[in-house]
Amino acid sequence: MIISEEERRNNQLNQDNLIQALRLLRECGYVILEAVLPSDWIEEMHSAYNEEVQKQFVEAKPTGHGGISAPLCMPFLDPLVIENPFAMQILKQAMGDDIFSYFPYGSNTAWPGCGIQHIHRDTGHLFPDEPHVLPISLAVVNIALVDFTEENGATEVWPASHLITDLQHNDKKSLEERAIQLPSTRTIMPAGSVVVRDMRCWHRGMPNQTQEIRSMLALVYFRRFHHLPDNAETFRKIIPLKVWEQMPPQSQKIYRYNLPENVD
Ligand SMILES: O=C(O)CCC(=O)C(=O)O
Repeated sequence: MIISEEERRNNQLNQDNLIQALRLLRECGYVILEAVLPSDWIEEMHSAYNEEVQKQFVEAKPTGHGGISAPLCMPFLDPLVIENPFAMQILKQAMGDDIFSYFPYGSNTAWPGCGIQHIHRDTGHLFPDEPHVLPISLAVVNIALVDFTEENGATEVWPASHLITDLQHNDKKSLEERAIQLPSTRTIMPAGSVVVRDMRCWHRGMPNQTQEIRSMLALVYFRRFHHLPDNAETFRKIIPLKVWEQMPPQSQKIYRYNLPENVD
């Protein structure tokens, strides 16, 4: 979607565009808001990201798709990233005001010479045994740090694939076989674009045939279910490590949000 100068200035979609963005997210499984972030801001973020990526990959020479966790400092904690106003507007309408996320957030880098990824979805359906499509409950927000082109590996996506319920989440072979019969498209977009994607939507990273890395930030947001997890007291109760260690694996799994700690 192309937004107006006024929307860019106000950091808000107008009502018509908000309705269109929500429709695209619901019906296609993703929406791209083109070049919504200021280009000087993106340049600064891009160079901070490149510096960090070099630091984190100082030894390994990556050749595939793989990103870094964003450090908990500026500019990575800029509200334009962690609560991007356009993404928030869409996500809050789609998933309610109480969406939540967690740190650190991630990123996706396609390294020069990387190949093609398996077609995959980042999450399955909430009730995979049911044939119904529930509303979105998990979304990823991508912020493109460079222009995304066919040459540098713009992600391939399968519009409306988040509505397919008859394949298991991790059944790679069936997904590939089915996807071949379905139309796909690429996230060709200028730097500073913001993508909001339903994480059930099928996609894959594509080859980067240029000499420059192709990166985007990736922030995951969850719909709040029931009263959790904003009731921190419920979740963050400390359980003595000794007690934790005596619990069978299934009990540990059920109580995984407790914090096992040495409390002697
Ligand atoms: O980098 C991309 O274009 C997509 C990466 C991706 O989907 C993943 O790693 O799960």
